[in-house]
Amino acid sequence: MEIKGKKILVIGLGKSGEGCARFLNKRGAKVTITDNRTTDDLNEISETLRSEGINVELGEHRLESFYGSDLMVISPGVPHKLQPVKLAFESGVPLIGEIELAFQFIKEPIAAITGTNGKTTAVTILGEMFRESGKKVFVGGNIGTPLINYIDMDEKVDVVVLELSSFQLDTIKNFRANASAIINITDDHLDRYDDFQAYARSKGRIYENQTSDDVSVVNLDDSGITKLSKVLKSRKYYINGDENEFGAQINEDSIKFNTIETGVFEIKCKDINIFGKHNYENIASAALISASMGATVDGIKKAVMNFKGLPHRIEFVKDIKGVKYFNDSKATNTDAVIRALESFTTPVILILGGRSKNSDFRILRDSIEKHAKKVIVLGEAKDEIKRAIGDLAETTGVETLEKAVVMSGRMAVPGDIVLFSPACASFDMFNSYIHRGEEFTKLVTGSLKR
Ligand code: UMA
Repeated sequence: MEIKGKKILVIGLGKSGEGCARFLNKRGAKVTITDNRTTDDLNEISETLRSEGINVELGEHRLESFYGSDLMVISPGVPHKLQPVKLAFESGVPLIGEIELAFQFIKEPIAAITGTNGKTTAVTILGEMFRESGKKVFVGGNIGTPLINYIDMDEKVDVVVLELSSFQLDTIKNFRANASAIINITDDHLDRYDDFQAYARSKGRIYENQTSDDVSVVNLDDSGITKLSKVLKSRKYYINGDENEFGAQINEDSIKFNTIETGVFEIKCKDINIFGKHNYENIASAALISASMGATVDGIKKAVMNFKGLPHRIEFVKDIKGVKYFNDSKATNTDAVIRALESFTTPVILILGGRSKNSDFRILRDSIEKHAKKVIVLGEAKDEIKRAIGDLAETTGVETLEKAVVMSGRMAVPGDIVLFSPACASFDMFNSYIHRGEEFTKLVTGSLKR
């Protein structure tokens, strides 16, 4: 890819944009980075980038910068249907995302995972499976460190492990992983996609450029993935396919594997420290990918046994007088809440709400009826949620997370579970799901005054 002397516009000054701008600048491109936030927010970083010779445009997107460039590199958080991007693209300016740009410069084998829920968990375990097998890994992408940052790192690895979002997959061209998996596809981000089909197609792009040399893991329990996998040219490892097929079978007490590279092996459920069917699917996907790329059975098993789960994902916080509190702030869509509710066999007091992502909260009805004894709603979406599910369980609206925690404590009796699993984005009241989860944990553990 020719970069030197090219006028390249980087759109969005977050982590990906910053990484791309630096990477391109270092290789002799004339780089402009544009962000619609103001100087106040981005003062420090914009000054640093300017001092390195990068042109920084803040506060608005100037159309002439888009038309005048040889290439646009867009950050995942910027919708690629944004008017100036669309207009410049239609006039012939090529558009790629950070993942595609980075891919052009990566020689190491790539393992990639996407999905609606659980992909960070799956990718974390995948990285550990390689490490426990003695391989050096870079774990990046949507999980936090942009892939572009890897290229100029001094230490090279044996395998690049990537978590990819639909936003990142929207702007790939030739990106190809040696092994990939979609762990599940359910409603999400419908504030950015026309409909569920468009969102699912975007996830499906992870398989798009794979060849017969590559492996695609296909979860046959998910009809959306099964549909997408029909046209694949790659070798397929199935989750819950026929017993004589290569892949993984998830049973009551174990996951049984059979791969060309490892032969048959088994992981016992008693050795797994994260619960719920979705987590078994995460483990199965990670094990099949890593097995196909040289991880050992011992390494795979060790990684699973040592993995204790990630923060903000059905995370146990505290037992207060027999009531167990769980922080599931990462549950920003309805499917994640259903998965969380289904992980419990005891009655649940469910705290829901935040900013809706155009979700249909009626999807929660069956699970709430089965698992929730009481519901507390908060945030911008509280009335909408109450209308959707309020007839199924006693549903109380509150103004703050603090009030929700206090109220859950009053409602609960020993043996109950209090589950904070919002089904919404956090941005109406918090900076991020992490901020929201940390506040919940502080409230429960008493480090915030009630
Ligand atoms: N912006 C504009 N114009 C617009 C919209 C946004 O200029 O019209 C600017 C914003 O002002 C902001 C920048 O674009 O300054 C944000 O870009 P970004 O959101 O892409 O931020 P990054 O820091 O580059 O983070 C991205 C991913 N963010 C999103 O996809 C929203 C991070 O995933 C990822 O970790 C990071 O790249 C490194 O790869 C986060 C995420 O929320 C965790 N992902 C979503 C999810 O998991 O559901 C998809």
